[in-house]
Amino acid sequence: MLISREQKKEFQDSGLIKLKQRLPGSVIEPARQLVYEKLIAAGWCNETGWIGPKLGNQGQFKLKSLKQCSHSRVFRALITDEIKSCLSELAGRQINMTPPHSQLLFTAPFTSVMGAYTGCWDVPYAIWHTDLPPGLSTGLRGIQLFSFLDEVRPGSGGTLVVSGSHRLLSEFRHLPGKKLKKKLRQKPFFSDLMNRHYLMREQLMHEAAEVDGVLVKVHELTGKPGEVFAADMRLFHSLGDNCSEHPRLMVSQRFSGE
Ligand SMILES: O=C(O)CCC(=O)C(=O)O
Ligand SMILES: [Fe+2]
Repeated sequence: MLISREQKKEFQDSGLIKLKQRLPGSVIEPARQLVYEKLIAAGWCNETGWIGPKLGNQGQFKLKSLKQCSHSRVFRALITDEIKSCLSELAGRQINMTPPHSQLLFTAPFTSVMGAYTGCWDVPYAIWHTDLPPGLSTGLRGIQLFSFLDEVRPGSGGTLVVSGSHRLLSEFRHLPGKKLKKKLRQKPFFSDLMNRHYLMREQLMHEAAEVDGVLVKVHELTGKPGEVFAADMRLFHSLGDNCSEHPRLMVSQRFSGE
């Protein structure tokens, strides 16, 4: 058994867990090196670190060669059989990788995903979405794996996730993105979260709130190279600003049983 009963329960309740197992350095390190080769070739990094623009917005940093990393042999080798088995155990049935494969999640240093870079990290108010419609009625349909090619510390671009949110709005079988946001905005926690003028969004990471009987809280995905988060794909999530001097290098892989 790779996953304990407690972990399964935690995953069902919150939709998010960090696994005890990791992707080994032998697969992580070649992938990290490949990304740095591309960054150096683009003139954004040298051997000592980032030399690219210092006040960015996410739109500026679309580099085709970075996108192509996912097609490389080293990226294709990232997800080990052990981790695949962990996710199937979590799901309670066999689930398999679905495209896109081993997607690189990149955020340049000193970059805001929402507009002008201020240098002050906060919980984002925008780009919140789910990759599958939420609601318990349809059950778990997909798990998204998130891992780290380099250490990602707080405030450095890690994905933001609202734990518990996969269990909300179960009364709807299908809610397109815009309608979902509209419904969620009717709940105080989510209207604060998506309100750019709300000054205490960071507090939403520290105190759980109850929404329709479900405990919800914002989590920032941070971790060491190879650490793995499993996230129910119905979870509400968004991108984070990178207020550090290091590029944010994460990978994501989706799994589904359909
Ligand atoms: O870049 C990120 O942190 C999150 C991207 C995202 O929404 C996803 O991979 O589904
Ligand atoms: Fe997403």
